[in-house]
Amino acid sequence: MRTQVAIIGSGPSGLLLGQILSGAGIANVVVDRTRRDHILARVRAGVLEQGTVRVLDQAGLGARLHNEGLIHDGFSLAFDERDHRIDLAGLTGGKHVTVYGQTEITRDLLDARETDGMLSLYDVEDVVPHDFDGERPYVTLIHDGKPLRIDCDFIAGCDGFHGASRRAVPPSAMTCYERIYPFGWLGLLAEVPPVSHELIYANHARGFALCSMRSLSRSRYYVQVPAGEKVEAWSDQRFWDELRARLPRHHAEKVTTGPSFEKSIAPLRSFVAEPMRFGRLFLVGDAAHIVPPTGAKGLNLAVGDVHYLSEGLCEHYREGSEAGLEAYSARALSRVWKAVRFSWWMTTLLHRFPEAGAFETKIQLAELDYLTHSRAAASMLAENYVGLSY
Ligand code: RFL
Ligand code: PHB
Repeated sequence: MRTQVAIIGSGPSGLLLGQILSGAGIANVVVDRTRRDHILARVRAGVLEQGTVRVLDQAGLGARLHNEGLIHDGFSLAFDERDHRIDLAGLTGGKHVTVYGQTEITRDLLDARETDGMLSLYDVEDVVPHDFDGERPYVTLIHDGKPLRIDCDFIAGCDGFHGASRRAVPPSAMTCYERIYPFGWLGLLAEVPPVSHELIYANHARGFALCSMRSLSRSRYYVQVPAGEKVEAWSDQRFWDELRARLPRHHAEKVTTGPSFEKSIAPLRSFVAEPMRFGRLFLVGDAAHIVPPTGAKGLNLAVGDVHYLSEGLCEHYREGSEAGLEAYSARALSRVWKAVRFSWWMTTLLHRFPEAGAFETKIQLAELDYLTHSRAAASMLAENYVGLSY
């Protein structure tokens, strides 16, 4: 089989890249080791920057997003039994974020791809990118029990942190930076109204908690748990009790509980692989970088990468120019490192670290107090949360 761009991974990075390329008349094939229904069952991100919404709009994916997405122009920082609103709009000259689940974006992308009749292969095995150092790269895989070779001009590695693309790069050609945090997030999804109409990020002696949502009738909550914790140890009742214990009383009293229909634990890490281009192989999204979810940046970074790479590929096919492809890695990484810093900072500010003593806790509270009293400090938080411009 032959195509112009072989896309490994059918998460938001791979599907969005495929959608933009198809719109520009560039042939592409998406391959994924997971089944389509499993891809749609994953519950992940919820907060979209305005730049992300713009890119999705330009790709023709705005209809349901604008209908069902919730505009948020502020959120709460809760600590020390109090609650402080970060006025995103007031601090950033009117900017906001949109709450719309990654699951819904993925559904919109899969529907659009199917409507356009673009080829996707699911449930494939042994995906390997080859010869990306030369002029004729290709991807091999097993599909329906049979070996398949996809010849292409470029390979986009959109296969997440555990994918095959980054692993195909010789370690000597890449530098990796990593921080693993000694805790994870236990997330729960339930068909109950959210405790507040805005998100609440809570720093508490028992650990961090986050109140988020997917709609006005569906809540998404998280609590910090030690690394290695098992989800089986958490009944719904234990989760609700722990969540309430970590919120200021006036919120805790208003939490509506109900049976969960999804509960999972995500470990927290910061990771960056540099560069993000190796000849004709490009790493995109979580394949190249991971941020802890505290800053709500992972999906937004993936969309930023896709924006830069699709610009480079369109320039290549339209004008024969290599400038955009050559600039891809540096442009993406400059944005990535700022989000890595912000996500690390939010994580450090809001979580309880097992090794932290009374001194570190006092410093956290002083910084939170500073954020509530200094417009300059709050503006730094707001500017990063709504997203730095492309
Ligand atoms: P994905 O979504 O991991 O998709 C990768 C795809 O590649 C496939 N794959 C392979 N295919 C073929 N061969 C192989 N060897 C393969 N290995 C893997 C996988 O099956 C999969 O389909 O990466 P992508 O597309 O780069 O998207 C990244 C985002 O998913 C991720 O950054 C966000 O979910 C992070 N994130 C958040 N980001 C935000 O911007 N805002 C948020 O509010 C936010 N909250 C979160 C999050 C991530 C979380 N978890 C579970 C880690 C909250 C959580 C709890
Ligand atoms: C979510 O709704 O899943 C969510 C919201 C904000 C975050 C992380 C996750 O910072």
